[in-house]
This record gives sequence, C-alpha cells and structure tokens, in this order.
Amino acid sequence: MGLQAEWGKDMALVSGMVETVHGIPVFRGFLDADEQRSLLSDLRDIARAAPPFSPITGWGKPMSVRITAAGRFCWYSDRRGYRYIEAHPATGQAFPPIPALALRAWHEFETRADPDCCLINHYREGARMGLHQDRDEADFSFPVVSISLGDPALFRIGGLERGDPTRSLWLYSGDVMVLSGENRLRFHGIDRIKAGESALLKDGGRLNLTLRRVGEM
Ligand SMILES: O=C(O)CCC(=O)C(=O)O
Ligand SMILES: [Mn+2]
Repeated sequence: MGLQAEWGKDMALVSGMVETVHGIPVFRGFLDADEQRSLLSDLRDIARAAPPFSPITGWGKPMSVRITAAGRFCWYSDRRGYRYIEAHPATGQAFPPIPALALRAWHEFETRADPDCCLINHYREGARMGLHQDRDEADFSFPVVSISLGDPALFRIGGLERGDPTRSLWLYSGDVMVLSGENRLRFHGIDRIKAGESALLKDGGRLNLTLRRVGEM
C-alpha cells in the first residue's frame, strides 16, 4: 500500500516530467540548465577541497569511476574491502558540506532527516560501474536519491538477487532518480556513458550524485 499513496503525494510536489521506468520513478529535467550549472560550480569547489580518487576494488584493480563526496561520509574501497569513511584518504580532512541544490532534491522525497552523504561519481569516456546493491547504509527506509549531470548514462537495474533479470534505461543531465521502498535494494550499475553528448562539463563525461543516509538516526 503506502508506497503508491506516498508516491502520489511526492510526485505532486515535484515539477517536471515523471517517468516510471521499470517501476523506478525518474524525474526528467528535475534540474533546469541554470540549476545544473550552479550545482556543477559547487561540485568544482568540492573537488578542489576533496580531490576525486579511484577506489581500489577487492581484486586490487582501481575502479574506472573517480569518487569524492560531500557531507559526513564517503564510500571507500581498498584491498581491505569497502566501507564508509569520514576523512578524505589523501588530505585527512572532513568532506565539504552537501550543496543546497542537492539537499533540495533529497527533501522532495525525504523529510525525516538530512542526508549525511552525497557521493559524487565522475565517469569519463569508457568508465562504468558494475552491478551492485547499495547496502552499506544503516537504515534502508531512507531512499537513495540520484542526480545525473553531463553525458547520458545507460543505467541497468535488476532485482534483489544478482542473477535476476535486468533492464536498462538512459539517465540524462538534470534527471533525478529515486531508489526507495521495494526498489531500494535492487542491483544496479552503469554499463556505459555516451561521451560527447552534453556540453555541461568542460571536458565531457558525467557526474552522478547519490544522496544517502548512511548513519543511524
Ligand atoms: O552513476 C550512477 O547513476 C549510479 C551510481 C551508483 O550506483 C553508486 O554510486 O552506488
Ligand atoms: Mn549504487
């Protein structure tokens, strides 16, 4: 029950076009062109204070995606495994605050608490992200709110088991996607980006922000 009714309420709050793709709500063009540029400028400041890095997978290979974060937590991986960290691995400093526009997106869908992590992924041409679940957070009743900027990405979404059938959809600059309720723990990943489609990022590529609530309330 709840889910349907709640989405009805939330969707009414959000302007722009809502597409439900394979049961996942995608708010197309949630951020307009000015908002995308403004968020990007905040992200540049964050990248200066907390330089993006390529986490090492359990296999000892660097990921093709470069990562940094805003907020208290950043996802991290090295040979010891993956976890959330609270200090930048190179600078030892805390991560910068979450940009206001990203917080605004979160609050359209979740009002119980602020996110404590805004993970920022940078995909250059050829970068991808393998199928995984987001399950290192304390409370799965909080959504993961995803914002896309720059080149389009082919997002793959499956079920609750790794081997479940998957479907794919394109995420475009300004789109916001919400993984919540029964969708929260679905396996998902990025197969590829379509490089050179968007002029938003000076050197091309794609940024993805995921707002999460990592810690206990
Ligand atoms: O880049 C995306 O759209 C997805 C990123 C993702 O799944 C993650 O960072 O956990
Ligand atoms: Mn994920």
